[in-house]
Amino acid sequence: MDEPLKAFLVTLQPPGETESRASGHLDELKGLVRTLGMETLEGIVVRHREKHPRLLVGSGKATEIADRAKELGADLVIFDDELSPSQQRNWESDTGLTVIDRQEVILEIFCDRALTREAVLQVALARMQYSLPRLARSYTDLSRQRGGARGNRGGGEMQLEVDRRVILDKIDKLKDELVLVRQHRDRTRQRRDRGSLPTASIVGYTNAGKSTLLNRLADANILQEDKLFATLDPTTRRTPLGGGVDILLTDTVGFIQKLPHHLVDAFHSTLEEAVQADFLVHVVDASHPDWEVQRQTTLSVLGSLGASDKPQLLVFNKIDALGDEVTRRGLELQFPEAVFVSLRQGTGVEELKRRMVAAVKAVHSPRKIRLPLDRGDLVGYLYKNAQVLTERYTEDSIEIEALIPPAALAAVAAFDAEPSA
Ligand SMILES: Nc1nc2c(ncn2[C@@H]2O[C@H](COP(=O)(O)OP(=O)(O)OP(=O)(O)O)[C@@H](O)[C@H]2O)c(=O)[nH]1
Ligand SMILES: [Mg+2]
Repeated sequence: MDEPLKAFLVTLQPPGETESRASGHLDELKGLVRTLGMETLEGIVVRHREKHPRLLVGSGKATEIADRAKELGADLVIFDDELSPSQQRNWESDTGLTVIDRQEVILEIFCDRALTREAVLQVALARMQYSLPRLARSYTDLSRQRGGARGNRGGGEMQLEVDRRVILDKIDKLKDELVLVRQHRDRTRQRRDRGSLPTASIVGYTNAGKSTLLNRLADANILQEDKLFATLDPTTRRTPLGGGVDILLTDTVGFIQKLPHHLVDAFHSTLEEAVQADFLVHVVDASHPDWEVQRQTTLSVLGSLGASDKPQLLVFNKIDALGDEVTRRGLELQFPEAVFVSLRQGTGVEELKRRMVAAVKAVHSPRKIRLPLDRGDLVGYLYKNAQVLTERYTEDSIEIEALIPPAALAAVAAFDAEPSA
């Protein structure tokens, strides 16, 4: 096996940011680097007081970083902060080192993880847009260093085609192809949507335990691992919540701070679709020191997707890994609405299901409908457009209890046995 690439990491600590926050960023970057199969030799936090347009840090500091990285035998230097194309060029021409930023690391992870045609196209698009202003870089880029062609277009081969026009043409072609892939997906989805099941999407910071949740509730058998961005492509499973209530539950890509905006743009439709559900289940890793920053990051990404108003069920996971009871009680006081679980051990899962049923019922109102015996058409309508829980024949009527989505209420409202109950 090839030797893993060795990286030297740098995080800036701007004025007003605490040291622990900055070292949190550094730890997260380490996790991203590990996810890519690279090794971190050393990571440093650099206090950052003023702007240095040329190299992001002052030239003295830059020399210090470069010397240390070379001394340790690093293959590359990775900044947690975004480097502009010219800063990156300056770094590389001044030091002869390969210098990249967190954005490129995340792009590379997405590239490794993309499985469906749509995800592959989206990542390729994001990478091309990222690389376009960086074409003049002299070095061979990260994806080549990591072993080159891995099926996805973009990255390495782009360096050879230095002609911007070629890249721009490719970007156009990718966009066209994406439109076709999405049209196809929309058609498949419409077919599936004819079902009447309530829907929920699991959202949250990467590594919070989203896939573990779907696996636990739906035996979904999705890859869950202690790596960032284990999941890229949405997976939906029919999930029984008990009491005859089933929902379609979707697990999707995790969020992270400083998500490259090209990726957000490229994945916009996937993400938007992922949050198009009756309600969201927001999973937070309660055992993570920065859980609050992670929670806020998720909320702000949801905001940018126009999903702030969606009902949300807040779930604090990994309570088995909380240091002490006090922390948990503090959280309970602060978030009385939240559910506390250990998805690994199964603690709190029954309560979580009950709360999910309640969330379903807040949207799909449970109704008792009393139909005359000759309205078999409406019975059929309910089976098609609602989730029928019970059906009972009396001498002169058919009584149906069902969870009825708002759009289907009007058709049967006249037969509501408990109006405005
Ligand atoms: N201690 C503890 N670990 C957990 C718990 N639930 C999940 N994990 C672990 O957390 C890690 C991440 O879980 P995933 O389900 O893959 O997380 P995710 O949110 O899907 O992550 P991405 O797909 O990467 O965004 C895995 O190693 C899980 O085993 C829990 O209740 N307690
Ligand atoms: Mg996952």
